[in-house]
Amino acid sequence: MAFAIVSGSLVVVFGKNTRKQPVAHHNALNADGTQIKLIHYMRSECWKLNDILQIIRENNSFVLAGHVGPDGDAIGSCFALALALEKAGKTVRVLLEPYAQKYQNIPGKHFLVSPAENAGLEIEVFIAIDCAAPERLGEALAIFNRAEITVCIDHHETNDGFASFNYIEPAASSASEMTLRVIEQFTDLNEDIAAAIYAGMLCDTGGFRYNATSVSTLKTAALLMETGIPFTRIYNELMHMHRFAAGKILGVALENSKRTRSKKIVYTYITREMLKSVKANLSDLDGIVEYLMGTRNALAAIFVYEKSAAEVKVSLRSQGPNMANVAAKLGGGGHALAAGASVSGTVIGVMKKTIALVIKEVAAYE
Ligand SMILES: [Mn+2]
Repeated sequence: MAFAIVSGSLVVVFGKNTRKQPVAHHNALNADGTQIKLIHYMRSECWKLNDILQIIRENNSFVLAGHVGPDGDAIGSCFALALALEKAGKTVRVLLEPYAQKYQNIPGKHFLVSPAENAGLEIEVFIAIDCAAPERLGEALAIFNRAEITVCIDHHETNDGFASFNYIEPAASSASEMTLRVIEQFTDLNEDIAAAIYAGMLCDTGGFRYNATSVSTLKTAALLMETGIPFTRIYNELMHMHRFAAGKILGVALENSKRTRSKKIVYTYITREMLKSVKANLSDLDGIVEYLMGTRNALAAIFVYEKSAAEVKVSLRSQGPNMANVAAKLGGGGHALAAGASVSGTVIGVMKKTIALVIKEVAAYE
C-alpha cells in the first residue's frame, strides 16, 4: 500500500480500490525547477489517514495537544498542524505545558492557551499528537474527554489507540514526520510549518542519528529545506546551544569522571553542592551522560546526580549491554541502550551499587 505524491495528485491504493483525490501542490522544487516527488509508504494506516483528512474538511474548531513535559516533537507537531489548519481557515488552539527555552523559536506560539482558560471551551475536534496514553495529556485530558471527535497521531509503540480516530505508526521517526503527511494533503507547506516539523524531526532523531531515521525522514527533511527554513539555526538552537552554567557543570562532571579497570564503563556524579558552586540547576545536567557515552571504547556510561536530599537519579547509556536490566534492579526502567532510575541513598553509595550492576551486564554482553 502506498501514497504516491506525483504532480500534485494523491493516489491511494487500498485493496482493489484505487481512489483519487486532489492534494495541494508543494512549493518544493528540485534544483532544475521540477517538483520534488515523494513516495510515502503508509502500510495499513492509510485508511485512517483518510478519516482524519475528512474530519479536517468537515469541521471548523480544533484543539491540539501533546504530552506533558513537551519535547521538540510534541511542540513541533502541534504547532505545524495548528499553522496548517489556520491557513485552511480553521479555528485552532494548542494546549501544552510550559517548555524549555531552546524550543521558544519554534513557530506557532500564538496558538498556545492554558487548559484553565478554556474550561468552558466548545470544541468539535481534539487532536492528541505524540501522546502515548490519555493520562499523558495532563490537564488537557478534561478537554479531550469533552470533545465531540477525538483523533490521535502518534508513533509510540505502546499507544493502544485511545482516540476515536487513530493514526499510529510505531516505525515513524517522529510524530512530526507523520503530521506532515496529514498536512501536505490539505494545504501547501510554508516556511513556518516546515520549520516546526523540522524541529520535531530533529529532536526525536537526535539530529538524524537514531535508528528510527529512515529514507523517508531524510527525503522529508529535504522537502522542508526547499521552503528556505534556517536549518543551521534550528539545529544549533535545539542540539548545540546551552547555558553558560551548563558548560561549567559539564566541566565539573568530566573533571571527576572515571573508568572501570576494563575501561568499558565511564562514570561520574554531581552533588547539589557542585551545582551550587557553578550556579547550575538540574536542567543544566542534560547531555552529560551522552557526552560520557561518546568515550571511545566505552560500552556503558553512568551518570548519578543528587536531585534532592531524599532522591538520587541514575542515568544510563549503552552501546550494547542491557541498561533496562540495571535500571529495573534499581527500581527504574527504560530501554536497553538508554535507561534510568530514582533511588534513595547517597550519591556515592548509589553510584557504587550502579557500577557493580553495570559491570555484570557488560560481562553478560561480552
Ligand atoms: Mn515523539
